[in-house]
Amino acid sequence: MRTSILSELVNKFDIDLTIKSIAPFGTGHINDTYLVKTSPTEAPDYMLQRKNHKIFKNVPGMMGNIVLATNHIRSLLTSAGEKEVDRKVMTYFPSKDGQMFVNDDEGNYWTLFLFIADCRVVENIQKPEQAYSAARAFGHFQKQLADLPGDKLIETIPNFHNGISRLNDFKSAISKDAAGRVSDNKQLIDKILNRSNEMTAIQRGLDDKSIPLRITHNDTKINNILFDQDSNTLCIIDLDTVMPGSALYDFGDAIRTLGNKAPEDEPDLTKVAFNQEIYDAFARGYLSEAKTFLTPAEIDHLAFSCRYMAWEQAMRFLTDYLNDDIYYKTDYPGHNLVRTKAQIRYLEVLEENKGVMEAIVRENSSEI
Ligand code: GN1
Ligand code: MG
Repeated sequence: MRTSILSELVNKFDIDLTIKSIAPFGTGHINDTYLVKTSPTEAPDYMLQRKNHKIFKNVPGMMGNIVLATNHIRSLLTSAGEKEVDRKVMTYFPSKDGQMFVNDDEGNYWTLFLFIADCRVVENIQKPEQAYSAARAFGHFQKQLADLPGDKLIETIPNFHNGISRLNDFKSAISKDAAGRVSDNKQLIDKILNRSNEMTAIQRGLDDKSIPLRITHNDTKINNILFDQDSNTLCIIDLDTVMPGSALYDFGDAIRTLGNKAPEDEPDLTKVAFNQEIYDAFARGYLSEAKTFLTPAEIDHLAFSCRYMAWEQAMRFLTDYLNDDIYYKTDYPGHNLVRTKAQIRYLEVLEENKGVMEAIVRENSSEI
């Protein structure tokens, strides 16, 4: 995208700044993000982000959620006497006409938020201490949002982690067979379908209210946490899917990336392996924050939630592959198929480690 167009968009926000440069930033699969550097050098920098409104169909509603959540966290931090609040919660800016976004000529939605300087994003955690702090940060985030009334938030993507509705989407992709890819992938399809009954348990629990609905992040990949240079966690980012959901999804999704020694799109399946040390540290950190509010039913499903999220993600990647790659950004033809195979392999690895994963949860929640 041309810098002059991007600059024009930035200038529609209600903020005084002098742009030095604008450049693409980050590795998200959905939105497009740019770093806006400003002068003088010591002035804050910003992030300009195009929200994918084909996926987020209600961007104003999504920004409403984000404002509610960030204002709430900001006021908790301020009343706790926290220093450097702007490094511990995201700051979004309104446009000159008072909206939390601006539109371009093509109807895209753009948002602007503060760039948190001197921080690091970790794509691949190796140190258990980092996993421990990441887990505490996600657990703390859920705790911070616990008293925000859920009925004020919209579902930014309806049924986002709803296993029953994801399964229906998968079945309809199979029956449409838009790209003629079903017959070559029968085995993978069966590996997902065979687990349907087991894997829809969390959704059934939410439906019959034996598992509580909370306000959750819903995209707890490890690269959605900012660390400072000393590996302390600073801030949870990517708030697009903050909405009512299950705490289990956040735990399971974090282990989906953290507990895997290989990336989510690793083509060499022999490299997909369970990182027990990291899982152990993560479960310990998460439960140290969350055991005060989780119910016994949630704790009972915690280890299972990791298998659920791997199954759901495998199904989402395969659904997209069968639909001719219309949802996720891909880097090469067949990328979604590679992602699917890696996720299914990871699911199998988690199944092999079920006993130890459950024991670790029990050990760390025993005082309940
Ligand atoms: C997407 O764009 P990104 O990387 O934050 C997706 C997540 C998936 C993830 C898989 C809104 O997240 O749900 O888990 O890709 N976000 C949305 O890497 O669908
Ligand atoms: Mg995201």
